Parts: sequence; structure tokens; C-alpha cells
Amino acid sequence: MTGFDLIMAKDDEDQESGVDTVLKTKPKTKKPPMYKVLLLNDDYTPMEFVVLVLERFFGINHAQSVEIMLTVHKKGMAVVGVFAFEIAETKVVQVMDFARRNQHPLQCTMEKE
Ligand code: TYC
Repeated sequence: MTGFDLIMAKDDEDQESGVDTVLKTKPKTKKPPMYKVLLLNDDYTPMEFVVLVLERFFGINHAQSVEIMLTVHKKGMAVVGVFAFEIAETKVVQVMDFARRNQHPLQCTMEKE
């Protein structure tokens, strides 16, 4: 939390009551929440297909894509990127559609950071 805390010195009333007045104000603007896009492991999607997905939809270079794919393969899942809601949603739809069109069971999902 990064609200501004404004602590008022004793005013006339306070001096009579002996109680300090504390005002807390929140900034009116909030940064939008970010969403993790996750890739899940399965037993059937070819490794090279997952690497292609990472390169094509996430702009990740080949070496990094191989690393991330292997992390998913060994650990069950990995975060492949963090995006604003609509960008994350678009990536998930693109990956799921590409996997379905190629008849692979690859699963991609998102969760609030
Ligand atoms: N486990 C798959 C295999 O052995 C490879 C794979 C990696 C699948 C990552 C999905 O998100 C995934 N062919």
C-alpha cells in the first residue's frame, strides 16, 4: 500500500481534547493489476511445438524458449510473461487456438499477479 499519510498537528480543538487528528488519504489513481500467463505441462504436446509457441506468441528467443519449455516439462508449469489483462487474455486465446488447430492438448492460462 502506498497511500499518502497526512498527520495533522494538534489544532485548537485537539489541544482542548488532548487527541491528535490523523487524516489518511488515498491517491485517486491505481495502477492496473497485472496478470501472469502460465504454460502447463502435458504428456503429448511435442517439445518443439511449445518452443514455437514461446517464440511466436511471446517473442522469446530460441535459447530462452527451450529453457522455459524444459522448465514446464520438469516442474509442471512456468510463468511465460506478465501483462495487462487484455494482453494476457489475447495471448491465452492465441495459444489455446493454435494448440487446438494443431490438435495438441497444450494448456495456457492466466492468473492475477
Ligand atoms: N511434456 C511434453 C513432452 O514430453 C513437453 C511439453 C513441455 C508439453 C511444455 C507442454 O507446456 C509444455 N513431449
